[in-house]
Amino acid sequence: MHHTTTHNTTTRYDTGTNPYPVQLVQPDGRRVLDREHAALIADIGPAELRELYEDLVVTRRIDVEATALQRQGQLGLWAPLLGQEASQIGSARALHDDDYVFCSYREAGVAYCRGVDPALITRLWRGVAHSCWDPDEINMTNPAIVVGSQGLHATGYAYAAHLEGAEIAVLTYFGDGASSQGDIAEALGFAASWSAPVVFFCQNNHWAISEPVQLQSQTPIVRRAYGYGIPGVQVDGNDVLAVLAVTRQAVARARAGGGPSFIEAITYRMGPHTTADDPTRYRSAAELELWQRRDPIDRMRRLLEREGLWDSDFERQVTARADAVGAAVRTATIDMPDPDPMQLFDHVYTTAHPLIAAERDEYAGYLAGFEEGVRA
Ligand SMILES: Cc1ncc(C[n+]2csc(CCOP(=O)(O)OP(=O)(O)O)c2C)c(N)n1
Ligand SMILES: [Mg+2]
Repeated sequence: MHHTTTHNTTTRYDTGTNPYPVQLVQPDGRRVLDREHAALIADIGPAELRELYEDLVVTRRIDVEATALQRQGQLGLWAPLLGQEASQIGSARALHDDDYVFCSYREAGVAYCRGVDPALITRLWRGVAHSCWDPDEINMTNPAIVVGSQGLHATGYAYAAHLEGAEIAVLTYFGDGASSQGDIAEALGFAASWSAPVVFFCQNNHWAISEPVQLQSQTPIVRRAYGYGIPGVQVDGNDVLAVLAVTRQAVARARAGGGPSFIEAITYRMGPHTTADDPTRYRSAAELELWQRRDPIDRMRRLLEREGLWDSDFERQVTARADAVGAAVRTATIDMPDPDPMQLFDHVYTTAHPLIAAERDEYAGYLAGFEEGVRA
């Protein structure tokens, strides 16, 4: 089989020339002088800064609302993104409509930016459907629970797009823990060899459930990319402007045929791994406090204040938007109809299967007996 591929003749890899993560805004809201990266967001003026702030706040509201719904028994499970808003918004807002996202289970903020109907965000987590949304409507896959699997799916999709000459980028989200998975290693190797236009976006939130990143990797995670010949960059993942800048660069490279890139966004999971986890069993209150001082929303608010873009009208407008989206998530979740239990058997195989048919009959009989029991 003949393959067409674009191989760059320029340097294919970066051995980490930048010793510090890219940062454009400090935690106190002051800008950082970094001309190279600031140039990548030169078009982000007052209106755009305010929009990014609103995205951060609305995303947090969606997340906090979903966590509350789980605590109230309305969802089976939720994987909070609290603290990771800037990583998600900055990267998602760097994408074009025709780019495609392959996510893990924590990317509700990305789904919001892709334009998902808020009424769909919790569908899978309530256990009433196998998926939340139609992937092709927002060019984003559904939550992937098998850690790292989405890296391979992204690479395959990107490779096919490359062969077809589609000038798009495919961005895959995964965690620090997933970076140790074979699936991610295979995806990196394949993407590098075949110039697949993938952006590997690692949200290093410092924990893989109870395993700290120091145990996960003996080197900064971004260095794994260099071994494959993939250019990589570390970015302050709580700085929405820095994340936007580096992701735009990687997306542009992918769309122009320059192959894969790797971004390590250094951030922090401020909540539990999922609502089934208790992080106080494995990490200190002091660590959490340190990261609360680096809250991505506070940082953006301080920037707006410093630059004269903060006023009570704007604050009210953002709160109203967050209230509306939060209410939409809540009402939709509570109103979701329970599915017909027999539907469980409909989509196991595309064609009829005798074992499934037998199981369906048995289950129908059980339900019928159960109904009789209820009536008696
Ligand atoms: C293949 C596989 N192994 C193990 C698990 C159990 N598991 C779920 S999430 C998780 C940790 C993932 O950590 P990380 O990649 O850092 O992502 P984060 O949850 O921090 O966003 C593990 C081990 C799984 N779902 N899939
Ligand atoms: Mg993690």
